[in-house]
Amino acid sequence: MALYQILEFPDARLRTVAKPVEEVNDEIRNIVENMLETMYHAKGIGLAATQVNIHQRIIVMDVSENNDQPYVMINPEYTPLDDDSEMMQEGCLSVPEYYADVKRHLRVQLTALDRDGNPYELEADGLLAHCIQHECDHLDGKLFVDYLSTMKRNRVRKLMEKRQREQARQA
Ligand code: GNR
Ligand code: NI
Repeated sequence: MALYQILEFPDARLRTVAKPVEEVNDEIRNIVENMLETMYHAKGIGLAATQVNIHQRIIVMDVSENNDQPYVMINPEYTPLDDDSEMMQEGCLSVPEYYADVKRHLRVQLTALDRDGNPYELEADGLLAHCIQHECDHLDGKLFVDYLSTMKRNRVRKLMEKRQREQARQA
């Protein structure tokens, strides 16, 4: 097992559109294991492969209290289950220590492959539904700060660039 480095906004590689996984083999399962380890280590509730510079459609997630209910979503697709939406404060491991309200579909139906390559369906609401939409956005090169005004997003960019300069100086 290994930890991956997480790309941070405004890194252009976060804008890559990920390709579908053609075969769920040991190489993919190895990526999944490393992504789970990276997600738990970073104390996130989800992680998309895009965030670790792997441009394949793979997501890991765990929204449980005790971090003991991992979800693996390969080639995920979701459809909204109705017209209701909900605001929630979101954060992102690629935009550290910044939080903002984002409006998402309240309920979604997900189809995906599990780590054995078997298809499954899942109906989600609340935090899980938000997280599914947030992670699927990553696979399309999209970030939650894209929903903010240009002015706010530019402010976040400056904040992150400052943070990255300070970290580089300390390294
Ligand atoms: O850890 C995370 N928390 C979170 C909170 C609300 C909505 C979405 C998320 S996902 C985020 C981890 C992450 O960056 N995943 O891409
Ligand atoms: Ni994120």
